[in-house]
Amino acid sequence: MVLMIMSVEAGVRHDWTLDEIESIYRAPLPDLIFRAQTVHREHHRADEVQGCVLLSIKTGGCPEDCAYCPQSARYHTEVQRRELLSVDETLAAAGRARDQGATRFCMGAAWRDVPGGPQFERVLAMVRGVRELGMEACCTLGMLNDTQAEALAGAGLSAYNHNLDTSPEFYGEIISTRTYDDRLLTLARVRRAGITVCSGGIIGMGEDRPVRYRLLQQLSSLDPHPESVPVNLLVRVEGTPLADRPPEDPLELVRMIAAARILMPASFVRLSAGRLSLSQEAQALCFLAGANSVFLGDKLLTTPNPEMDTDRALFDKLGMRLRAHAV
Ligand code: SAM
Ligand code: DTB
Ligand code: SF4
Repeated sequence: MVLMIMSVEAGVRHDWTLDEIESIYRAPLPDLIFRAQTVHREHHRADEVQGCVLLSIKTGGCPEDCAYCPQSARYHTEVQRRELLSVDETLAAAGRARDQGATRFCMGAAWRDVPGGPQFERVLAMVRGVRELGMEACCTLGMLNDTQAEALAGAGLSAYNHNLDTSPEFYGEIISTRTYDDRLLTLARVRRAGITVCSGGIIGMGEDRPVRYRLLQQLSSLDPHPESVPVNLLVRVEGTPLADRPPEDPLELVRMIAAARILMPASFVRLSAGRLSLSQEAQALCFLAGANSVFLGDKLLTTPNPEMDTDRALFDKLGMRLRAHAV
């Protein structure tokens, strides 16, 4: 038994130094991709992609001030506020997602933290319903306390998404209404409750490479590693403080994904927001760099995502396919 655990854990480290991360991230691209592919193939099938579908179950009017987010009540964006969806509406969307080949259904709410009472009960019913459909259920609802994390675990929640987003030092430039430690505390509660952790970040917010090294260090120091690591390319939304950021070089996303793959070999690395601004070739490079999960369907939470048919054509062309089974 001990031997088995050691072999599964072989090569998995939680003590990557900034110097090591920098030399991985900055390596010549052919070397970086080769190393990422090598690690990838030791832990995953290279031709398989996990398909996840997102649904915004409560939209807009969020009291937080995340500078990238169209759902913050502080910014004037085109997002229409919508209160918590019904269980039926949510499960109908989950059923459609399953029919399209998704194995994970992710429910997002524009909350700072989870309200108690009937709204939370409704979310628990959604989680139970998604699990009954045979899919993995993921939620992203803001900060959680221990009781809420345990209740979500009891309802069968597979994963909780809560992104670190950026480095601790850069965090204050992007969000002032909560701290990095708040974020880490929720992640610890999720882990303690026995729910798998989904946590990643965003590039293209004006951070320099050392900020990304620090984010990668924070994520890879979590023990165990997050089972899912979403890497988002900023979607620049009119009305948010980051709307006028210059577009990020897609090769930086490729490097970020490759570094995440090398540092966290067993995790799903998700090529998340921002795919609409990438060419097919750039997306292919992201898969070569070790991305093995995407969001499917024409909408993320509030912003557009590639159409299902476009993605199917892309996977066909690359000789890749959607993973057939939930974990
Ligand atoms: N309110 C919850 C929270 O912040 O944890 C859950 C929903 S929030 C929209 C989930 C994640 O979406 C954020 O942590 C951020 O990483 C990502 N996100 C939001 N707006 C984005 C944007 N414009 N571009 C890229 N990623 C974005
Ligand atoms: C994650 O890292 N990215 C997703 C999911 N986790 C919740 C959200 C992306 C949101 C992009 C902006 C929007 O559609 O509102
Ligand atoms: Fe609210 Fe989440 Fe958007 Fe921040 S990212 S404003 S917490 S919905």
